[in-house]
Amino acid sequence: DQSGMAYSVGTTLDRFIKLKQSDFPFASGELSQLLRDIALAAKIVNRETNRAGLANIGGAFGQTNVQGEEQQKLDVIANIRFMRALSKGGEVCAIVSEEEDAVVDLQNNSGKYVVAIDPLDGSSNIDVNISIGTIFSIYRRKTPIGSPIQQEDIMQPGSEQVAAGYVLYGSSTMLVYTTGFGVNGFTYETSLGEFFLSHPQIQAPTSGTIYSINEGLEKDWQDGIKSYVDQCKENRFAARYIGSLVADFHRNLLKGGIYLYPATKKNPTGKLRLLYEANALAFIAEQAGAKASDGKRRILDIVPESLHQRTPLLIGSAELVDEAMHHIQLAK
Ligand code: AHM
Ligand code: MG
Repeated sequence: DQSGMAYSVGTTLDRFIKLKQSDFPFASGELSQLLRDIALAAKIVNRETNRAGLANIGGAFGQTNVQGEEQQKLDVIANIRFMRALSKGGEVCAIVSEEEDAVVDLQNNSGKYVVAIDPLDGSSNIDVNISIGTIFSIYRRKTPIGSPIQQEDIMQPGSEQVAAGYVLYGSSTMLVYTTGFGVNGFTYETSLGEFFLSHPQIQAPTSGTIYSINEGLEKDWQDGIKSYVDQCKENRFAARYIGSLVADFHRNLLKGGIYLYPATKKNPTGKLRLLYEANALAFIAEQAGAKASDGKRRILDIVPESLHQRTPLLIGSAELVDEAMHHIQLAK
């Protein structure tokens, strides 16, 4: 990192992105522009989120998305906002979204980047005023610029991400992202309409005393998870589960802890989606010194086979993830 002297707590996101452009000596600034586009859409979604109760735009929309889950109105709105920001910017050729069955080919063959996004995760929490999030991954396309997009541009393992981030719409709204040179967090100042650097170079604690899992599903967990959770209890860990992945992940990243969504009877390959949920958080985790695994493999090494593929996810403080994996291994 050459630009360490040039920014400090309080630097605006725009300025930070500009300063950080020197991390990519041969880049033309398109990735920087793409990050700005995402930040702008995040501000708009933040506004809609804050108004959700008032404007009566929360609540079921009566449609189902590709996973057959109930789609809330605000998910639809967030999807539209991010789609618009990503397609207008000109840097992106294709988008994978939780809210779209198929790849959205923007017919912009000069776009260098592919984006995978969950525009509004934790949507069951919208109606009850609990934190929700946006999760995004950015890839460089594999096929030459100017040619039509291909499968290989889309189905890249997480290790190929050039940037990833999340927005947490919580008690404050935050944008946390990485371009592979550490993780930085920005807090939104509503009255100024700006994100300011508040969490420079986030380092996750190597261990911790928080575990986050949907314990109601204990009877359906894959082997090894119960014995690990029992150990957490032996050690008097705190149980904390919001049911919004971004919020649970963010807390554990800062405080030290582990989030687990294992394979269950209902979801034999886990619930969370590899392309637009697990990969981005795995990249951020590793950049902050934490870890992400599916129980056997590093999340970032998984080569996707389908767009909406699910994966078990163990993510958080490195020592805790190692220990959970150990229990899974022993259970075999
Ligand atoms: P969604 O993409 O339909 O919002 O589902 C993802 C969410 C995560 O945010 C959260 O961690 C998880 O589902 C909670 O699942 P469960 O209610 O089964 O515990
Ligand atoms: Mg989701």
